[in-house]
Amino acid sequence: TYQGIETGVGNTQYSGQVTLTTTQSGSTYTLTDGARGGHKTYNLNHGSSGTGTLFSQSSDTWGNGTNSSAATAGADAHYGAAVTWDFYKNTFGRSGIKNNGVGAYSRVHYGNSYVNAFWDDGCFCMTYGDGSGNAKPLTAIDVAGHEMSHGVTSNTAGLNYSGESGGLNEATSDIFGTGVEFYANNSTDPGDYLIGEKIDINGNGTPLRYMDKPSKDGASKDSWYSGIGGVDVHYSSGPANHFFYLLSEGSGAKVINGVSYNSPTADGLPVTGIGRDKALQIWYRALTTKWTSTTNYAGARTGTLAAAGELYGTTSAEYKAVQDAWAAVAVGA
Ligand code: ASN
Ligand code: ZN
Ligand code: CA
Repeated sequence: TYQGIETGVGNTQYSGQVTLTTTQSGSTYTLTDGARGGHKTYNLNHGSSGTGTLFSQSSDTWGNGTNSSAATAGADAHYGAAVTWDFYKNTFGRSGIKNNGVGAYSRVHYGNSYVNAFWDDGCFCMTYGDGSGNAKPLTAIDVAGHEMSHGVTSNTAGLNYSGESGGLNEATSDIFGTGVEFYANNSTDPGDYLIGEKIDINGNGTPLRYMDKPSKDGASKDSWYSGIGGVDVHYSSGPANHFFYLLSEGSGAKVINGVSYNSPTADGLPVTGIGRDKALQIWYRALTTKWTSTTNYAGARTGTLAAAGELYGTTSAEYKAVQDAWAAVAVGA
């Protein structure tokens, strides 16, 4: 029987109509991405263990844009995995989560009304719940990029998931999840510095997190303080997310893809942004060559400065911007 890599169509819930890389075997198509390490997408059909069933059908058009088709969440997840793979490959030259060319797998429709998504190093797999009332699957592109980036962190610096290193771990996922979303350049879900703006987890249209001013979520911290290691890692991520926004875009008011931002600085001094692409390179180099499992905010600062020095020189505007952006979130020398 014929077997080969195909280009299918995904009618997603959050990213409109997209192309999906699938595999044809005889008269059956499956969500198996032979161009990206063989990444497969499975339907748990509300189970909570094992893999369920690989998405398989006789047509290469997947989902209908709504929950009424089980394959819609599959299409979003398969697309998110592909864009995340391409982001890491084309931005950093990283080939998969372990940089060994091997894909992971995704599972959708986990449990019932499960309002979360998670990466698991044990199965080397990604799992998505269907959200409240099984209506809002957690399959948006920034969530996919966030979760799979936990796998990258585990396989590089290994930042411990508690204390200040835990906040840096979470921020790394928000930073690269945002990188994935901008990289996708999808007109239905354009890039922004918000996390989870599509999944409506709060039920009132607000995102989970804001990188320009993390405290807008009511819990995240804008700046470092002694004791920040004692708060939940999704809130102690705030200063690092804020640093990344400031380093990329600078302080003050700005509109990007129709979203308004206004990023304050703890020291009252302005920060001049260097652009998201350079900020991503600095963060990735620090994560993969400077940091360890116990890196804290002070170590994040020295690691990003070392990375910026290697990439752009210690007398560069980029190096100074890293200094200024850390000072703006109260991480000092
Ligand atoms: N969605 C959560 C996160 O990535 C899962 C977890 O608690 N680790 O932060
Ligand atoms: Zn996370
Ligand atoms: Ca976003």
